[in-house]
Amino acid sequence: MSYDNNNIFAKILRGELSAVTVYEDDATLAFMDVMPQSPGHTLVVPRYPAENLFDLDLTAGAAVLRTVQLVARAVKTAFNADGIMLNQFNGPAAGQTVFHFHIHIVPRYENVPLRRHTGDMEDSAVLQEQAQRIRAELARPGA
Ligand code: DGP
Repeated sequence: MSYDNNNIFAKILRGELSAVTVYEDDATLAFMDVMPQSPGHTLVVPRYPAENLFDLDLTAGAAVLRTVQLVARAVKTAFNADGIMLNQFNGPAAGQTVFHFHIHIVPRYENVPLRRHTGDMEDSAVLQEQAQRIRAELARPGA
């Protein structure tokens, strides 16, 4: 499969679809997953148009990892998580449903099961409030 410019995340990157953004820079964008598996579930994408790991430019990949580390720290603190799970799927057989490379940042708690992957849509007001908590953590001096 070759990269499809009309995938949902490409449209979000071009500003054609809205997303609840928590962080952006020249190379990456981080926004709330609309079908969170846990409160605070965030996605990080490169601006670089890669479908998956196999066509990802490694400079773009390094920028994604930098943003993942930054945002994961903020999510862990903002949601008082016991741990942070990163997920990244390549191909439908692996569970990928949106064909623009992305990394999931998912807060985890001892003995708390996750909601289903691509399950229920979260209310937009809830996502806005959660994003605000992450942005506030990112803005904290020294964070
Ligand atoms: P996957 O490709 O399987 O790694 O999952 C894609 C994720 O993207 C899934 O957790 C649900 C989420 N998602 C799907 N459509 C949208 C959307 O329009 N906006 C946002 N913010 N997230 C989406």
